[in-house]
Amino acid sequence: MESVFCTQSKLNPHLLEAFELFKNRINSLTDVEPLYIDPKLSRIYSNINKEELFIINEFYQAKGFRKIHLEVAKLGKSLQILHCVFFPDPCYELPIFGADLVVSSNNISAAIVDLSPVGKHLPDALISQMRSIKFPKFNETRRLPEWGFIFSPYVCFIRPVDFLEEKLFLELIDQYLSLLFSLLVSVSEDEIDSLDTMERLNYQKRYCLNQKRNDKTRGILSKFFDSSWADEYINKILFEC
Ligand code: BLA
Repeated sequence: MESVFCTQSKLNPHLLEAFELFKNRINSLTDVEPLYIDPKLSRIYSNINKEELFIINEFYQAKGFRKIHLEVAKLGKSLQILHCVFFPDPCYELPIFGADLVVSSNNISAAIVDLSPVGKHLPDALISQMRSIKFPKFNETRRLPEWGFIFSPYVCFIRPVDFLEEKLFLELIDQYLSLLFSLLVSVSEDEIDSLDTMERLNYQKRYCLNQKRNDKTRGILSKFFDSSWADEYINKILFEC
């Protein structure tokens, strides 16, 4: 993937750093392996109206995670996106990790990270650890959209105002992953047909259904492709469950 980046025009340095952070974290997992994805959808390149456009998708599976999706996109001259979701194996009581960085005209306009519940609340053990995180005091907190009830009370959604806040946000992403991974080693595995497992899977479906209501994602993809392609991409790649 790195060679792909070299041949493309510059990506935002914090977006690249976050990408490396995710790759390193994914590679540290037990039994990690890539999941097959149709090459037509894993590497998407185009040059519409001289606007450079690419989307790179990678999928992995590992102990505790049924699907990990890492995506980097450059849509035209001014928009870059880093998207990463760790969908847990529902046999484990683990939250969904999600992060999205949207770079517009080389500034991060939206930075969001969360460990989202797959039940009524996050597990108690996680809540006590979340409380011990030192949350930086970011200057511009952003309002969640209406479908944002899927996120936990610890969701961080901001517009970083400077380089330092961008850096602090990356550190927060890393802390959330660190908590997730330490939870993984302490939780036991339930049976695939247990009620708890099924309930957690239903919450993952609810998470995906509501993420699909993000009109900003659909709007941007429809602008560069067409709306039926955008819908298919959102349903099959971003939030298939
Ligand atoms: C917002 N998502 C956005 C925005 C764009 C995208 C352009 C608006 C940015 C802004 O308002 O400054 C676009 N995001 C994309 C695209 C992809 C993408 C095209 O991932 C992929 C190809 N979104 C997620 C995940 C979360 C998420 C995992 O994919 C959360 C964990 C959240 N994105 C999210 C939220 C908003 C957003 C909450 C704000 C939506 C709003 O304000 O209405």
